[in-house]
Parts: sequence; structure tokens; C-alpha cells
Amino acid sequence: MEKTAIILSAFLPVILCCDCSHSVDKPFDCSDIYKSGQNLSGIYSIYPAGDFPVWVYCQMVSEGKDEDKGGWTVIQRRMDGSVNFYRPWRDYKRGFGKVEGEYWLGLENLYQLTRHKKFMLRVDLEDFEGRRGFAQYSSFSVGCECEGYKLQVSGFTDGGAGDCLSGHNDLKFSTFDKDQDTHEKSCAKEYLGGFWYGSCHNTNPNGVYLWGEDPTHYAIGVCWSTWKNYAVSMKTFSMKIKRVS
Ligand SMILES: [Ca+2]
Repeated sequence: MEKTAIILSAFLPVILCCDCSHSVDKPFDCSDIYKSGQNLSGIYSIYPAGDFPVWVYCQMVSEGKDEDKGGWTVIQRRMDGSVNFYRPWRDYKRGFGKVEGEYWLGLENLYQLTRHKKFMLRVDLEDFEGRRGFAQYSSFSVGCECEGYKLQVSGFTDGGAGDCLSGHNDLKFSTFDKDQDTHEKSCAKEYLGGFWYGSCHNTNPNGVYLWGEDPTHYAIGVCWSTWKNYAVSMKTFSMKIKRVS
């Protein structure tokens, strides 16, 4: 009897897996890891495209409603200006930075994560005075490279920061070496980042880390214009996604 229990427990993680499309041995995203009982924020490997691991920061604790607390896959993070975000298409496609600090998860990973499963998005902001705000979106996905990694975002809920992203819905991603924006100039070159620029932006998450407010450098910072103006660059800025059942 005891032996049977031991044998069974060895297979339990796979048997109990939520939707059984991915075992906890190869979690698809941080939601899988959270559901398997891990409630410590930190670095984990996920498998959004099958066999290849992708290192990612999983946020297992956050403010907000209980059902939204854990299992967030961090897709973008700025916190100290240690990583250069003015990078070419190749880097934005593959991802770059340090998973323990500042990074971009990569457009291809975002596409793989969101192509078949539904995700919501949360953007957390903190300024240099320690004030915090967030914005949440009930639906987030990124299209294939063949469609310019087009952003689909909707279902805004205000966490005090206002809505800077709905205006970027349905836009392709642009970098300084790949202009897919709707402006006659290159928004990536004008505002020194890589983003789903239109003509040009309400927010510049991958802009220049400016350590606060600098009116001489209009809109090139890590700004979120509905909360602070275009001259204010955030101390921390993070974008994270979570699977919706
Ligand atoms: Ca253009």
C-alpha cells in the first residue's frame, strides 16, 4: 500500500496538470508554475514553443484581486538603466537583457505564448518619488513576424495610471532598423526605443532610462503619458502577462 502511494506520487505532477497540454516538467508559462504550487517570485524556465527553455522572471505576488495575484510572466522590465534598449530588430525578435534585472522577453516568444492561449496584461509603474500605478488589460496577444508582430490589446482596467496602450492596438512593432509605424519618419529613431509605434506613442516602455524628469528630452524616456507627462521617465516599468482560463 505504501509502495503504491510512492509510485503514484512520482507521477502526480503530470497527472494533476491543469489542462494537460503541458506538464509541469515543461511549464508553458508562469501560470503553470504557480498552479504547481510555486509561490515564490523569481527566475524559472518556461517552454512556450515546445522543447526549448526560455528563462523568465515569474511574479508570484502582486497587488490586486486574489485571482490575479500570482503566475505572471514578466515580458518586459526596466528598473535601473543597466541594459541598453536601443537595439535592432534581431534583438527585439529574440529577446535581450538579464532575466534577474532589465530585459525584453522577445517578440517571437510573445507570439508563441499568445498564439493559441488567451492572456491578460498588466503594466506596473513606479516613479522616482515612490508613487505607484498600474494598468490592466483583459486581452493581450502578439501576431506572427509575417504580420509585423502586430499588437492586440483591449479590455482596459484602471489602476490609477490611465490607459496608454489601447491607442497602440493593431500596430506593428518597429525598431530603428525596421520602420513599421504609421508616421512619415521613424518613431523608433525619434524616440530611441523599440515598440508598437503608431505616429508615434502614448508610452515608450523601451525608451531611454532617464532617472526621472527631464523636459529637455521630450518623450524619449520610459514614460506613460496618461499618468505623468511625456518628460517623466519611470523608475520601474514592467509588463507582465497571465493566462486567462
Ligand atoms: Ca515611419
